[in-house]
Amino acid sequence: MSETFYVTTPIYYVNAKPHIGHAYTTLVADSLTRFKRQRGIDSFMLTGTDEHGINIERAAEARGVPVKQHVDSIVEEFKAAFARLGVDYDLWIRTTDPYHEASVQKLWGILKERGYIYKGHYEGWFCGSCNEFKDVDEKTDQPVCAIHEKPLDRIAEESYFFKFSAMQQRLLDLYRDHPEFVQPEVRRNEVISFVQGGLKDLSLSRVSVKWGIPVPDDPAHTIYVWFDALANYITALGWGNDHYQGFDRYWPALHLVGKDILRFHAVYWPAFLIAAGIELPRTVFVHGMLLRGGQKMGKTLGNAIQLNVLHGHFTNDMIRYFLLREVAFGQDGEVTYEALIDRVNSDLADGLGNLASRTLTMIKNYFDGVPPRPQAAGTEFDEDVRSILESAKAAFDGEFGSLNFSRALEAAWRGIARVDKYITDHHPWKLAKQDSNSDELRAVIATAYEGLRHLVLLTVPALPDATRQIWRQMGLGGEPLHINPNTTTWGEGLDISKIYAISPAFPKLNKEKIMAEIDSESTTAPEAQPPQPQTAPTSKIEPAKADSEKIAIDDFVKIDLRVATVLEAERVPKSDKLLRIIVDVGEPQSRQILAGIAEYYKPEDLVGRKIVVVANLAPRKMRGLESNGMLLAASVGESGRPVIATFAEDVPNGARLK
Ligand code: ME8
Repeated sequence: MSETFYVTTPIYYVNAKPHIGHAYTTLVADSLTRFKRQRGIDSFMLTGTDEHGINIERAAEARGVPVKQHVDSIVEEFKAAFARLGVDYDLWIRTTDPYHEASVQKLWGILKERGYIYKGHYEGWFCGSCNEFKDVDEKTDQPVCAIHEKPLDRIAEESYFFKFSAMQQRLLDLYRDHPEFVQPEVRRNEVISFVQGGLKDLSLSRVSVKWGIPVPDDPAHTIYVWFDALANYITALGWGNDHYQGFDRYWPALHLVGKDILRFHAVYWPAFLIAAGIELPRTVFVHGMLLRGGQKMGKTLGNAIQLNVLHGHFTNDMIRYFLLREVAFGQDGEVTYEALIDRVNSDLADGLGNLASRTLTMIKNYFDGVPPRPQAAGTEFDEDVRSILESAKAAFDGEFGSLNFSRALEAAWRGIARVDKYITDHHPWKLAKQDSNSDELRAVIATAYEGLRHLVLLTVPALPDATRQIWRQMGLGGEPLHINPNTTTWGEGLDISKIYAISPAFPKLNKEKIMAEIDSESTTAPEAQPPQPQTAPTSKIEPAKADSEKIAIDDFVKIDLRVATVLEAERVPKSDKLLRIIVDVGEPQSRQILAGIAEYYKPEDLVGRKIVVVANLAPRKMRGLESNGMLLAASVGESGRPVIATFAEDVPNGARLK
């Protein structure tokens, strides 16, 4: 059977809006999936939402809306947030999906039949935010959850129990025989000492909670929310249902989770599976917490970096790269906007971005845009650069595959630094002055171009959009996501087209300016922003509207104006006026737009340009082609000559104009 890969994120509670913590685990899972796919491995990524339990019931009550309506709206926010970040999951599971609910009842039935579930009475304390029963000193009148700092609920009711106490030795055997089951080592040790401390039987149902899955044959009881939630990892693949036939193909999983939910995944979940006789996950990999001011970012403290603020100033690739590179996966890490800007400037703008633009600019200037390949005798790639890049590739693969993303990227950036130094050492600008057709110049530029080609392939999982953009600017065909760097040979024959416009993949960010903007955003509500002053109308220009025709700011904000980069442009056959352009609007997929500017702009002059598009215009067909948005241009003179709106400074794709 060929190798497969199945990665999961936690399914997120729908009692708060998505923030950078949720984005973190999800982007890591997405990058890993891209890494595996690029290497030809049949891969599946699961994410979703955890929608049952007392806390969700309470959140809906606080909003005064029916629970289903509440969860539906938050699920949409999570989906939109992940789509905006360019996450490409294979399935979104909701614990309110009927197929999941039926399979959870089936799993319950199996445990009951095998003698692991019995009925009893539970009395104790419960935290609705952790969804966890807490051991507290019974003398305390009103104990408080140490994590959420909220009063615990007193529970005294009939309950079904899971025979957790019977699982202790089997769990300890698992951790001993499969040290890879819980990673990193520090978390494994934590789990072992917890289980060695003894396991009490676990209350597995509640009569005082209604929002959940009923116990089969005893619907007065609702199944404990963690039993319901953990089961998602198998029900999603079609275990116990026939909505998908993926269980045999993809199970066992790699579960990515934060350390806040270690015990549920590394102790409860394998215990349920052992009891049910189901194969265990391959690994529970536990990452640390993103911190702000030394404290966990999240809904409890309300101190998380907001995704909408990030999107206003940074591209998806910048955010993704920063999270993978800055924080050692497995450890806690402080994240700040300042550190993000520094990383972008040093690693992306000055590193990969600079290497790409200097290499492509030289090809444009010295070789009329046609990348040189060594052909004549005596012109060969530099052997030293080649071998250093081969070892960077091997190191990257080993580290990324072991989830050491930061070290993997360090290895790739060593390769970038090497090629950069090679260019500087061989000063092609001097060679070009002496003889623009020399073999040496050809060999130097060919080596730089070839090195860049391999480095771009290597960084695809961490920079999916920018690497695609650089790849196209290099005149290379195909999707880099589908080109395996390990089977890409150095110097192989390639079909390379000419290089046209070059636009920097990573603009250098102005730290002071961005920080001032971020500070003011956190103090200014969008409605409070004054409208921009209007420029005085001049004769040939349509006068500004009279007061009675003016629109309210609410009307203006309906128009979604976004920054975009033109990736491709061509004439629409049999049309004098229309150009078909493909633009990157900072979304996972590029868009096609038809623009009536063919009489004034050549397609090749547009590629790489930053433009403004109306992003929320209903799609419309012209000449059988769908246009998904509109390009903004000033209309000048009697003829209405279009002049495309652009920027004097670099701005990330997807940034909103307002
Ligand atoms: O626990 N740093 O959902 P949840 C890093 N529904 N990661 C963070 C983070 C931070 N500051 N904050 C959140 C639940 N996360 C359950 C899971 S799974 C069967 C059920 C991430 O919405 C991290 O992955 O509280 C953490 O484990 C998860 O969000 C918790 O999400």
